Parts: sequence; C-alpha cells; structure tokens
Amino acid sequence: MRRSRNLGLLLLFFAATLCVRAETGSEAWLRYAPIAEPSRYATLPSRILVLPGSPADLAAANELQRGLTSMLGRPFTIVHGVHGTDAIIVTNLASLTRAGAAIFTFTGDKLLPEAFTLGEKVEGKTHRLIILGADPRGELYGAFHLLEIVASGQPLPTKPISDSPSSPVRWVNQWDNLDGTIERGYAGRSIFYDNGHVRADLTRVSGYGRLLASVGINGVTVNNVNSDLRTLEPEMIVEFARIADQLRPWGVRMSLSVDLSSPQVVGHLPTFDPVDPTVIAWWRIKVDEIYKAIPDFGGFVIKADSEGRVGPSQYHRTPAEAANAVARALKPHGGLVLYRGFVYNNHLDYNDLKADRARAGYDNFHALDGKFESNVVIQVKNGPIDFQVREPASPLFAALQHTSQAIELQITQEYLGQQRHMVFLVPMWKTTLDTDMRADNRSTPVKEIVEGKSFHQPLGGFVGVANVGLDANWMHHPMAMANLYGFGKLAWNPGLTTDQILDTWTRLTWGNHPTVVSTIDELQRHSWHVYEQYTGNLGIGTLTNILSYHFGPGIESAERNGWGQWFRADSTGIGMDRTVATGTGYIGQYPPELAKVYEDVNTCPDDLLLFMHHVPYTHVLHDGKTVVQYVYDAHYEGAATAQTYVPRWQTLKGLIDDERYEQTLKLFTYQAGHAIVWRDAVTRWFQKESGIPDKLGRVGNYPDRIEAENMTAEGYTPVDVKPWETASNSKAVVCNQASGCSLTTTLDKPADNYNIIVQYFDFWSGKSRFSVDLNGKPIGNWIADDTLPPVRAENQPNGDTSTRITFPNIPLKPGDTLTLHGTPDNTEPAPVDYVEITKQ
Ligand code: GCV
Repeated sequence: MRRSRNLGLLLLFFAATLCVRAETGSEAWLRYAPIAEPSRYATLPSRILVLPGSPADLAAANELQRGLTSMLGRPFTIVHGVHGTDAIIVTNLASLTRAGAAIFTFTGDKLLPEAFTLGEKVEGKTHRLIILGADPRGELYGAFHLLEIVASGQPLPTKPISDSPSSPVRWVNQWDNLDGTIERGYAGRSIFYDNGHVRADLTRVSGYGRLLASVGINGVTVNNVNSDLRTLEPEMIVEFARIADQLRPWGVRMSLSVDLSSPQVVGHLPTFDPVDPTVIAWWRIKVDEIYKAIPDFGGFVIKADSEGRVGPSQYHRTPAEAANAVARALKPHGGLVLYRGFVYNNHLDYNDLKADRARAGYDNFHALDGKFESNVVIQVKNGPIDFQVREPASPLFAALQHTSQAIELQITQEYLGQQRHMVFLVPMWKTTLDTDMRADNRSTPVKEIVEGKSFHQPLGGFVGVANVGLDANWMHHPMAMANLYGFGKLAWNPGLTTDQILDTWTRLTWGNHPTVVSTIDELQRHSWHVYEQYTGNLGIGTLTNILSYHFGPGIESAERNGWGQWFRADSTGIGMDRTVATGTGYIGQYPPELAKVYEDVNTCPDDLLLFMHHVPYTHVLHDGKTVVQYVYDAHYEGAATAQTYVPRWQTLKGLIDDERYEQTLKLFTYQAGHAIVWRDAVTRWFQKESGIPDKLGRVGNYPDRIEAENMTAEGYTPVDVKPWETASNSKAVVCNQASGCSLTTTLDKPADNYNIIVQYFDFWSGKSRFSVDLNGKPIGNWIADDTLPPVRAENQPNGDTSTRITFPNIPLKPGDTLTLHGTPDNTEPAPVDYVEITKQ
C-alpha cells in the first residue's frame, strides 16, 4: 500500500516537472518560471533582510521572496532587523539612516532620485547582496532588476551596478470611462470602474501597479482625457482615493484627467475663465481637498479646445493661462499639470489648400514657450496628426525650449490593428525618439528634448496611453504586452536598443528556450514594418476608415472632411504638399537643417514622402520604383509576411504552454486573413485612382477566387459593399431567410490537395452558422461568433468585419461540387465575399 502511494507521488512529481505549466498571461513578464540552471545563482543568500523602514521595503522584499523562491526552487525567507549573517539586503537611504547601525559600507549617497545600486559585498565569511535605493521607488526598481537578471539568465553583476531613470515623468494614461468602458481599449472593460463608480474589487489595480513598477513607471492617469464631468465631485474623489491606495505600495502616483469647465459644472460658478479670481480660488480649494484624500496625488492631465472639449479659447485665453491657473493650485503639493499639445480644429476646409491639421500643435503653442509655470509639462503626441503608422516627429518638440515636455506614445493599438494584429511598437517609437531635430543647428534628438537635457528643463519625460483591460492577459494579444514593457523600458532609458528590450521581454514572458526566443524575437522585430507595408506606405497614414473604428481599410474616409487627415489624391498624384515653397508651410515649422531635408523632394526620406509632398503616381523613389508600384509591391510583400506568422508560430507547439500558444495562433490566423483584406483594398483603390496597372498583374486579378455573387445561389442575394474596395469585386451575398441559404459551384482544379478558404463577414450582432460540403459530404462547419474584429457596432459587410476560415489539405479533382450553406442569426445575414482554392 505504502509503496504504491509513494509511486503515485513520484509519478505526480514527474508529471508536474515535465508539463509546461498552464498560463493565462496574467503574470505578463513577471512569471518567475523555474529556470533551467538554478545552480548559477547558488551564491544568492536565502535570507532577505529588511531593515525597519518604509512599506516599500516590505513590498520589495516580498517580491524578491516570491520571485527567487519560484525561479530557483529553494526557499527564500524574509528576516527583519539588523543581522550579521549572509543576506540579500534590500533597503533605501532613508531606511538605512534610520537603522543607524553601519551594517555595511556601501555608499549610495550619490544616487539620483529613483536610482538604485546593486552589488555583492563579501566581508570575511559574510556574503551579502545589497540592493540600495535612493528612495523607496529606487529600492523597488532595484529588486525588480535583480529578478530580471535571474529570469533572463544573465550572470549576477561582479561589480556594483547603478541605474537611474531618464526623466521624472514616466506615466501611463488610461482612457477609462466611469461606466467601465475604455475609449480605444481592446482588452475588455475597465479594471478601475463599473457602472459609474470605482470597482469594489481592485485586485487588478494592485496587479497593474506591480507590473508598472517592474518597468519603472511611476504614474497612472486613471480616467479618460475626454474626462467625465463628475470627476471632481467630492464623492468621486473619495472613490479615486481607493485606487491611489492600491497603487501607492508600488511607487505609482495616481493622477486624473480633468475638464476645464469643472469650476462651472462641479463648482456651480458662473464661469470657468481661468483668470477669474473665483475660478482660481476654486481650483485651489479643490486641489487641497484632493490632497487631503490622496497625499501623493500626481496631478492633472488636461485636454482642452480639442475634439469637442471646451477650453480657454472660449474666454480668449491661452493654453498657458489655463494651465497656469491649475498648476498654481497644485504647486504647493508637488503636483503637475500635463497639458496636452493635441489642440486642433476638426472643422478644417478641405478646399483651402493652405489648411493643415499637422500645423496645429506648433501654431497653438510655440508663441507660449516660456510662459508656463514650472510644474506644467506639455504632453506632445509623437507625430503631428494622431498615432498613424508613420509620422514625422512633431515640430513642437524643437519649438518649446523654455517649457518642459513629455512625449505621448500610444501603447494601445488604435490605428495599428487594435491588438488583433501583432505590431511591436518599440522600433516606431525609437524612430521618433532618435530623430535629431537640429534645433539651433546642433544635435537635439527628441529623446534628449523630452528628457529635459537639450534645453535644460526641470521636468519632462514619457507618457504612454496604455488602456489595459480586464482580459486576463491585460492587452488581449499576448504579443502586445511587449509594447507596455517596451514603453516602460524606453521611458527609463531611451538609449536601449530594440533588440535589448525585445529579447529580455521574450525571455521573461515565454522562457529561455533558444527556439522560442529566436522565433518570437524574429516575429516581433519586423512587425511594425510589415503592418506599415500592408496598411499605409510612404507616410500617407494608416488608410483605415477614420470615420468609423480606425480598424479595417476605408481609404477615402480621410478625404474631403474637416478632420484634416487628408492625402489629397486625384487621378494624377497623391500626398499633402506641406512645403514652404508651394504647400501649407508646415515644413517651415522644423528647425532649418531638418526643414531643408524635408522640403526637397529628392532628399525627403521615402517613408515620409507623401506626408510632406504631393507627387505623381509615377514619381520615382530612391529604390528606383514608382510610387504606385512601390505601394503594390509593399502590400503584397507585407501580406505575404503576415501569412508566415502561423507556420513560424506552429514550430513552438509544445515548447510553450498550450493556452497562450492557442490564443496567439488564433490571432495570427486572423491577422493573416485580415492582411489580405487590407492588401486587396489598398492596391485596388490605387489601381482605380491612378489608372496604372500593377506591373506584375496581381491587383484585381485573383484566379483562385470564386466570387460569392458568381456562384449558384439558393436564397442568397448580392449586395454592394461600402466602401467598394473592402470586398472582392465590391460585392457580397447575404441571406435573409431564417431557414438558411446556399451557394454552389463546380470546381475545375487539377487533381491535388488544396486549401479551401471562405472569406465571409462576421458581425457582433449575430452568430450565423456556416457549413461547407464537397460532393454532398461535409468538410467543416463553423459559427460566426468571433469577437474579432473588435468592432461592436459595425453590422455591415466591410473591411472591419471581413474575415476568413481555411480548410487545409482537401483533395480535389475537376468536376467536384462545392456547396456553402449559411444560416443567418439576429441581424447578421450570413454574409459571404468569396471562396478561394489555393495550392497547399
Ligand atoms: C481620447 C484620437 C482618438 C480619440 C482620443 C484622441 C485624443 O482622436 O481617436 O479617441 O480621445 O485622439 O488623443 O484625445
């Protein structure tokens, strides 16, 4: 009896060690998975010594205990007090001073704010690893640094190392609404709110604080920049204080987005004129009230005079007057105002060839340089339009030389595939950060401007619009978490390379297996370029439907309206003429050396050509291709690369856990199909607009496709798809009879094995059922119940809803009969675009 029980336990042990453990992704890069060679870290003492001190000491010690125990498979214990034994000592300068005793000689008094130093100290027989923070945050960052060293398999430092952040502002913004929705959030509902209130259970908020601290982020603005007018109501402040309590142990300060009309709406004053004494007094009293409830409150983010938000223009006041009124109230408490540079008119006149949205940031702010209070930071989006797939750096960065600035980067993939497409954004962000603005004819890269280095500004830094949600893995696409991680790492040190960031993220998130690491690194590394190839080339912007959800293609939506995301295409040419010589003059907003490069069509980099210039479709690029042929080739190349994601991913089966494997596989499968929707829409549109055919004859010519409207229909009727470019042949078929409809065709392919692909449309409003038969025998069936694409309200066949299913390896011969059955559900009429038969 006893023997068999032991055997059972033994088998259980083996099963547990052999299994790749199940994972939801909730631990992100803090998985602390057991490492392959724990003996490499045998010198790490098993005691973690905490001096009597701040709560951060304990948070750091707990994290070390949790991580090291799990990764190294031996127990680590926390001990308190001042012991003379081997230990990992985690502390900060203040705790050390409080403890009094000179327990070790390890100078940290030169540490910059939020910095840490980490090193081994062997004295006689006593061996210590010391993590010393300049302050509680530095201490936490040092602890996370040690954990990252172990998790990614790096050697322990042989000499003490120190590190400090690039800049003081390292914040994320969350565009969460109090009702629990998130503007441009693609990973479920808000972790902060539900139904108009702060959630009762804030466990995920504390988890978020931990994730942010682990990559050095020190602030979260917890509500939408399109701020709810209730935000500053007294009862809401009490609720927000509960969020701040969850973030505090992680050194993350909470801040709020506020509407400038609050003195009127919340305070019931007759005005919100920022220079009115009653308004100034209101802000002061309100801010005092906030600091009573939230002593470490970070400050306010302000979106004003932008996209329907009110602002100082209503009283003919400037952004500086508005920002300063609020900043003066915050200053005594150490709070900041992050005033957004995203101020523009969305009712521009398309017929005015001098009108240009890209000019707005500079035009609205440059004359105010030096007029802001010292605790105001202007928060400037990386590019002058709005988070497009490629934009030049905003000229405002070089124009504000006496004002602190933070760069606003978008981690949530609004225009970049909404976490249904893999797009690793660090290379894109680095392109902006490394852009040398040449202000005053000297080296002034954007990263050094926002760090406050170039123009000697006291504040500044990095703000990332994160929009994590309640999805277990925070951002929906497992690969998208590399963007949150990468944002934190770049904010800490914008000099890190893409590969340094990527490789460490991969190891921490997926493990150190060489095949896993090289495959995932390689997939992510070029993913921005691939997405750019199939969505919007040469600086034209993401060619998405800007009047809808910013997801699928919808090319002309950008033209002929007041939003100003124009590219001014006609039958002869395309691109915005932003030159000083003949265009909107935007290029003249850059310092002269850079302006000169952009102004000349011959020196302007090709990847910004259509942003800066209007050129004929036949304009020859630096690589010798014409613009139009480049667009065709890039779309085919990009979409072809997206097809490789699935087979490359499949090589990892069994090397990573099944849950995340399957989830990613499903997303890559979707991306492969949607990349083709994009490719066909954009290339067909260019061909029609320019009248110039693709030299390789691919565009509009799909020999393997059978259009649904050309199949023999029973019940199905053809409809025109809008915009026309988002369906093959611009048509789909829909079924409006509850009993279902069918489409039949006779195949004429030579005998062989093929993929049978069905391109159909999946709306949120229904769960249509489909099945495919070959010669009356079932091949497969499915329900169109995907929550992909993430477009809830879109109940039309178009580039947002178009998706596909593939049945691989089906033997076919000439004369086979293929039948597709569709049964509608609710308002989804089982819509179909085409069937495609491709070679294996
Ligand atoms: C929160 C774009 C987005 C909006 C966003 C706005 C902003 O226009 O589409 O959702 O509003 O930018 O950054 O304020």
